[in-house]
Amino acid sequence: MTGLVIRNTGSAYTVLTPEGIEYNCKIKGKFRLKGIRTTNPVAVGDHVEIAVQPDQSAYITAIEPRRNYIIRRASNLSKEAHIIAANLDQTFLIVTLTHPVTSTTFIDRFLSTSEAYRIPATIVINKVDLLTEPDDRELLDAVTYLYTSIGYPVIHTSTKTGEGIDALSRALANRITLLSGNSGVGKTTIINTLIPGLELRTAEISDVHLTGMHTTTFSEMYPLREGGYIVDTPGVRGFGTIDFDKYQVAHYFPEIFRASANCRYGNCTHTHEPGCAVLQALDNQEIAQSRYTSYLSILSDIEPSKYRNGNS
Ligand SMILES: Nc1nc2c(ncn2[C@@H]2O[C@H](COP(=O)(O)OP(=O)(O)O)[C@@H](O)[C@H]2O)c(=O)[nH]1
Ligand SMILES: [Mg+2]
Ligand SMILES: [Zn+2]
Repeated sequence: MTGLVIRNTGSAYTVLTPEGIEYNCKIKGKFRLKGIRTTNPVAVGDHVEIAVQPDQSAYITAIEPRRNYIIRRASNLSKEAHIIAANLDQTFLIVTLTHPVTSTTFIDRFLSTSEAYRIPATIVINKVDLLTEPDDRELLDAVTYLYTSIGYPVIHTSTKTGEGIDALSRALANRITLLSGNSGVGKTTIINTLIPGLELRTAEISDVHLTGMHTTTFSEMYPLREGGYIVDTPGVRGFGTIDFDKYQVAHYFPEIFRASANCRYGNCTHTHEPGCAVLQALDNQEIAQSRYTSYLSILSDIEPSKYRNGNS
């Protein structure tokens, strides 16, 4: 029998069959990914083969090849990775411009990681009902313009007024979407709005354990009325960055990458080199300072002494 893994808590997996039956499964045998050790060999979004015993206990016996999968390091010290989800069609990052403020660095790290996985990303700006002052509206317009001009769709939502919820539903329909965002931006409220009757608690205990070493990472997929699924990963902020090579980082900032075609040197890091077209574009305000700052902040993770940005 085959099915879709819709929940993963510790070593337990819930598998949904095409007939609509959910089996609580363990794993039988060994599944390994080439080159990395993982804490969970199977993830939410995996299509699997299962064997059901006469006593109704069930085992996952095989995994179908994945289209993609996203991982994060199991803990800071660990060499093991945790697979957050597999076979995603898109990622949606929920952000807010106030209560709380989502930093552009956080947004850009998320977008660049999504680029690295080659999974299309959309930005959802929630709580737009709080943006009433002219200054707030200007900020909303500026952020929206910044990201749409790079090529990322931006949706404005408010779970208080209902603004944008239909547009959000349409963008999610018939796709498997990872929903991500800092704590407090309204992720749980949005999921509850999209899936009435689910009634997720808005304050998750797992949020408190974010920095703990032994966080039981937990992912779940929720079916949408219009078809498709939302993947929720309470306690996982963004993806955790992939280990980029310093020349790769620019590839994951589309506008920086486009500009870099005209750099004098092929191995330009766009930080100090003569003839750098990216620095030129930054000067001409064709590349936003906030995006360039985020680019530098990722570079500084790779070579801290070299690229640390003085004022960030
Ligand atoms: N003003 C306003 N508050 C919202 C909106 N969406 C969620 N909230 C509130 O923001 C707080 C955090 O929401 P929650 O869904 O728990 O955020 P999460 O941590 O991202 O899951 C709650 O008090 C919600 O009622 C919105 O669109 N507008
Ligand atoms: Mg929540
Ligand atoms: Zn350059």
